Amino acid sequence: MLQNQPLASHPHQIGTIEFPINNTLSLFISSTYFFNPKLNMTELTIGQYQLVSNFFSLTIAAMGAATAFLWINRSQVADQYKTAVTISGLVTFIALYHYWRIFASWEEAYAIVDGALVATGKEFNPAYRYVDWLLTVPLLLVELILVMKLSAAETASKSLKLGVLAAIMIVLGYPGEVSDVNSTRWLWWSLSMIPFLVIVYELFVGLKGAQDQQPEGARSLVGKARFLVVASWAFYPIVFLFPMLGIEGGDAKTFVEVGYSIADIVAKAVFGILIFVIAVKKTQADRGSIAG
Ligand code: RET
Repeated sequence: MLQNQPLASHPHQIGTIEFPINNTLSLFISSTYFFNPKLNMTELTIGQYQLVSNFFSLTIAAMGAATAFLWINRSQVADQYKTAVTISGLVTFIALYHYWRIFASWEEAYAIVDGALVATGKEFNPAYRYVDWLLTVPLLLVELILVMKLSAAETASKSLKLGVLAAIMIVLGYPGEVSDVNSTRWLWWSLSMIPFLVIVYELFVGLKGAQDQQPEGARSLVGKARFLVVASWAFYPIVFLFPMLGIEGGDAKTFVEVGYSIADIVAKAVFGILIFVIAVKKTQADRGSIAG
């Protein structure tokens, strides 16, 4: 926050020689600011700033609601699908926490002073998003593999392979995300696309066979889940490209933050609910076949 706290609210500063130094410093800063009016300016408009704030807020609500729904309704599925539903809720819960941090970081990075938006100097932290993905993307893959109910050996080997590839994809994307230089962004984007394409291939082709073995009621839903994964995942590398395609400054920042928020709601909350519905259908199919 950009509030000027009275010195007395910082007890550790009382009685030190900081007061005259602070005075000199603030004189220096204000004169620099005066002669360099660009110092605290931001390319974001107030409207863009608030739009992004609203999207972060919406994402927090969506993740919180999905977590509650998934965990409360977990008892509706058979034992063998409970882990998948638990993990779905974990993914949205981890995202709930990270969006809370992302929102706080966004609010600390900017302030509205005399009706104008200024950067506070405390930069928006893009790492929360990547740490979130590092945890949630491998979990999402495990979730999808678990609900397929492959053999134990296949479940373990596919989870490990796709989980490791997902982690590599995210780590390779980060240096590009934090760079303003287009050639650097293209380089890391291209490297990150390699594990991305392998994952998409594996999900689409590798799990197609598994889909055919699903019971009637769940087969088309599992197909939908595969599609939803690929479509929502494809959104991320496209959002990353916005700042490289002639969209600049505040527009680019807004597109990226809003774009990733929408993608996260679809890939985590909507996908999690779909996994839950699949688990319910498979539970019904299993019970039906036992009864029959
Ligand atoms: C990056 C960097 C640019 C290239 C690629 C990327 C892919 C990101 C993906 C993220 C998926 C996140 C999900 C989160 C939900 O929990 C890192 C943007 C390919 C695919 C599904």
